[in-house]
Amino acid sequence: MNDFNKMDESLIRFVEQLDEENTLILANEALVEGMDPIYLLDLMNEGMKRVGKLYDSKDYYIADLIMAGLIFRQVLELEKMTAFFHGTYDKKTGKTVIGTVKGDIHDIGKDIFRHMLEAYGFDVIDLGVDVPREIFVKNVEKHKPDIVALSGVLTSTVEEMKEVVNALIEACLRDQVKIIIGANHLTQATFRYIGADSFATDASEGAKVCKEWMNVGYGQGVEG
Ligand code: B12
Repeated sequence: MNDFNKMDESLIRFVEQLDEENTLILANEALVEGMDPIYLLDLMNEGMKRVGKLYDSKDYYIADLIMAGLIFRQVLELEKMTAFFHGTYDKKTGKTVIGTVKGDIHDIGKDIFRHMLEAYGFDVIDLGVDVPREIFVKNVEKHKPDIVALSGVLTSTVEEMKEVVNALIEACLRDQVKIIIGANHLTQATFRYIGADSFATDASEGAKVCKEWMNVGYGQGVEG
């Protein structure tokens, strides 16, 4: 996504500059004027990528990453955004256990994915961040989900995601769940290496895959 109009570019710049006030004003205006919330999230994501680049080039520090995260969280809490996440599905679609794998505390993408699943009517058991593989296994045993979703924003989490899949194989649970992994850095090659059933670099694409899995009758279904 590179072809932004003036307003889009302004929003991205406000995020990049960590301008909390103007980001919130413009994001709210855009939503009120009818911007697709998913598109707004894409713009926010682009701003966050630029913040990441400034951190890489040592123009920004860890405190700036924290600030960027706080700004993004506030955008997620805007009225129109929360309304968008409140789905209208009254029938349960399926059950998902989700978490950010051990070694990683990034959770904004995971939370967006969770909200999207909830909007599709999924029951979501969110294990939080820095989740050890044994906790994934325990919760799959306990909740019998249809899907396990792993987030790992740091490139170093590839190994840990693979270990979670291995732990599910060892516990004889692998065949009972679909596994989706998500992060910007994932590729076909890392996806195959990890041994998941699908991957997505975008939360909304990932949520669509999960919904499709349930539509075609994968998983164990959820009562009620
Ligand atoms: C904000 C931020 C932080 C915040 C996070 C706040 C929070 N609550 O999450 C804080 C300050 C905690 C942080 C810490 C660190 N960070 Co940081 N952080 C960022 C930043 C700027 C934005 C991340 C973000 O929230 N983006 C917006 C969300 C929406 O994007 P996302 O999480 O990636 O999610 C998208 C996809 O990945 C996907 N997705 C994510 N999860 C899932 C799950 C599923 C199932 C699916 C389907 C999809 C999916 O969907 C989303 C898009 O729709 C990025 C820069 C960047 N390029 O992303 C760096 C970045 C990720 N951080 C980085 C680093 C290095 C760190 C630290 C190691 C810094 C340090 N020296 O301590 C620590 C790591 C601590 C740890 N152990 O985890 C590097 C990682 C580099 C690498 N090669 O791995 C980045 C890329 C910055 C950079 N360019 O250097 N960070």
